[in-house]
This record gives sequence, structure tokens and C-alpha cells, in this order.
Amino acid sequence: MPAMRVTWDIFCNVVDNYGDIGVAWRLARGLAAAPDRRVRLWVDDLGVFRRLWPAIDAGLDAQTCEGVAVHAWRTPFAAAEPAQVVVEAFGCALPDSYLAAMAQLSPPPVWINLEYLSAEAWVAGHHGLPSPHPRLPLTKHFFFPGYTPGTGGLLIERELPARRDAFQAAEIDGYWRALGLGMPAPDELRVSLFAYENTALPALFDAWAAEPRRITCLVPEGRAIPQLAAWLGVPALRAGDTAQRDALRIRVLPFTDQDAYDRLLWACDLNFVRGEDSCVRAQAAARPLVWQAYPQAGRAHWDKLEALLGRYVGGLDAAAADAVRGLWRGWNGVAGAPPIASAWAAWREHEAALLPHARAWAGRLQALGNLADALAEFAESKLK
Ligand code: TRH
Repeated sequence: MPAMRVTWDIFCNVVDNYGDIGVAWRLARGLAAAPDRRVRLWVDDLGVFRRLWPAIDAGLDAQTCEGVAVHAWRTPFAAAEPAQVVVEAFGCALPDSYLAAMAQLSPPPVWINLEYLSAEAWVAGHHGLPSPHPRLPLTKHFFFPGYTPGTGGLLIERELPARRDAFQAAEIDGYWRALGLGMPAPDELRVSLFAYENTALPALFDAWAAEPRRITCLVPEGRAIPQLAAWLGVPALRAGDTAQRDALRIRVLPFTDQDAYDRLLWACDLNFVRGEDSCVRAQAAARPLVWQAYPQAGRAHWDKLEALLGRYVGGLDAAAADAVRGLWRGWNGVAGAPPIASAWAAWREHEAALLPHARAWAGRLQALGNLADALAEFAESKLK
């Protein structure tokens, strides 16, 4: 007799940017990779989803992609039998009718709220906590991604290091040629830049243009482009555009699918990333990174920045750790941070130590285990 497959529903409300769907889609793909699960993903904005996974047809109510049943989450919500495990991504409220249907089931579904990632120390104490519904016979559990044992870990697939290492050993050459850039010169630095609007950007680009060595900066289409165009003094920039200012060559890239974005991160010597998922992927790329935290009211993102920095610089000598701190703080506009040009100069001075450090850090994250596996174990153990 074939084994029963555990059913999962994941709900994703796209608030802004790509992080909500980026994380939900990565999780759905990770869960569906196991043959003993049936995963449905409900998304309220398939147009945004399509940007990071172009195989998605934004006009369809239901479609199967990468083994995941993808459904348009419409209002009012169509009647659907709840799954055994129900995940709401980032506290998106479940449809009332679906919640009511969950309460009718015996046993009720395992209900999970997948939280945002933070490296802060309080996360481990909150991971896994239950919260009974005030009216219905349902209990929600909070599942926190994190950087330490006792949290849910990070969305990094178990086989990622093998794919990444094979690419970095043998495929980078072809990657650059396909982009029409050729292999980097021996002393050239290749940087990718995925960022929000950032007041530090013009000064950083000035510093790059003034470098004694060539820098190539690859910028995916998005929120940083208007600022970049202003810095270049051009009215607009589109994917495929290239510009040169002294030592700095800039290339605007199309926004690609998630797997192609991984390859960009693996190919570059340094990656500027933002938000949540691109930051995790840049860490898993085993290359140095600079993180721009998602700006939050009350500067709460500065605490998140310091928490990750505190963990990330462990094992570096004091001067290299200071260089990393200075550049991350300067890029995030933290009060008292060094001006970005001097932060960049300090980073350059210590860059040789930062590549092996990035590799060691990626290995440490890998040892934490994959969030999709941890969530499956957490939720499915409650079904028994
Ligand atoms: O887009 P983001 O800024 O999302 C943010 C954060 O997640 C933040 O925590 C959240 O509160 C806010 O949204 C609402 O950054 P993030 O998290 O890195 O998501 C980007 C996704 O886009 C990620 O999955 C990688 C993917 N991506 C591509 O697939 N192709 C690309 O070319 C690029 C640049 C990114």
C-alpha cells in the first residue's frame, strides 16, 4: 500500500518587495522535494511571484510548478479542505472561512506561523511557542528562522554546497562569457548589488570609480536603479545597459529567477544584499557580503544588523572585524558609522581575510540544518 502523503497549505500575502514570496516559494519547493508530502501554496499576487519564478502563469487560478500546487489566493476565498499542516507566512491572516473549516476538523491541522528571520538572542526563547486561538479550538505555533541551534535554522538546501562548489570550480568562466563580460582581470573585483534606495550609494560609487583597480558592479533591475541613473547623469537605465566611470564598470542585469540569482552570488567576489532571503543566499554563497537590513520604524533594523554582525565577525581578527562592521554600518546609515569611502578603504585592506572567513561561515550555517527539514519535523511530529 502506498504511504499516506502529508498535506501542507502555505499562505503568502505579498506585502511589498520580493521577500515574502521569495521565502514562501523556497520553503514550498523544499517541502515538496520529499515524495511523502503534498504542498499547496496560496499566493495573493502571482504577478510578483512571476518575477522571481517566470514559469508561473499569473493568469491561472491553479497550476503545478516544481511539484507544488500553486493557487491564486482570491477574496472571497474559494472553499478548500484544509491541509494537515497549515503555514501562514509572516503572520498573514488566514481567510476566515478557511480558519472556520480548520476548527471543524478532528484532529485540527497543525497551524504554524513562519516568522521573519533575525539573529537576535531572544529568537531561540520564542521559537516553537504555542498560542491558543481566543475562540476556536485551534493552537498556532510560532516558528522562527535563526542562526543558532534551538531556532528553526535557515532556508539553505542540504545539497547547496555541492552545487555551489561545482559551479565555483568549473562554471564561472562560462557564466561570465554568457553575460558577455569575459573572465575578470586578475586584480578585478566583481560585485553584485541588490539594494533599497540608499543615501550612501553615490559616495560608494565615487569610491569605486576612484579605485586603482577595476571594479565591475552588476545591478539587478529594481529600487537602486533610479539612484544609479542619477549618479551616472542619465535619465534611465534598463537591463543590459552598461556604463563606465573611470575604474568602475556598471552592468544592469534583468531580474532573474531565484536559481539564477544564486549563480550570480556564487560568481561574484562580493555581494551587496538586502532584506531576508538574498542575505541568507549570499551567506550560503561562501563569498563576502554587505547586508542592507529592511528599514523598519524606530530603527529596529539597526538591532537586527548588530545582531547578525555580532555573530558574523566571530573568528576574524579585530581589525578585519572592524572593517566589516564599518562597511555594514555605513551602508545602513547607522549613527556614528565611518563615512562610506573610508569604510570601503578599510574593507579593501582586509579583503584577503574575508574570503576564507565567508567560506567557514557558510560551513557553520550548513551544519545548522535546513529550515524546511526542521519545520517538517516540528509539524509532522505533532500529527502523530
Ligand atoms: O525583496 P526584499 O527586500 O524583501 C523584503 C525582506 O524580505 C524583508 O524582510 C521583508 O520584511 C520585506 O521584503 C517585506 O529582499 P529579500 O528578502 O532578499 O527577497 C528578495 C528575493 O528575490 C529573494 O528570494 C531573491 C530573489 N531574487 C531573484 O529571484 N532574482 C533576482 O534577480 C534578485 C535580485 C532577487
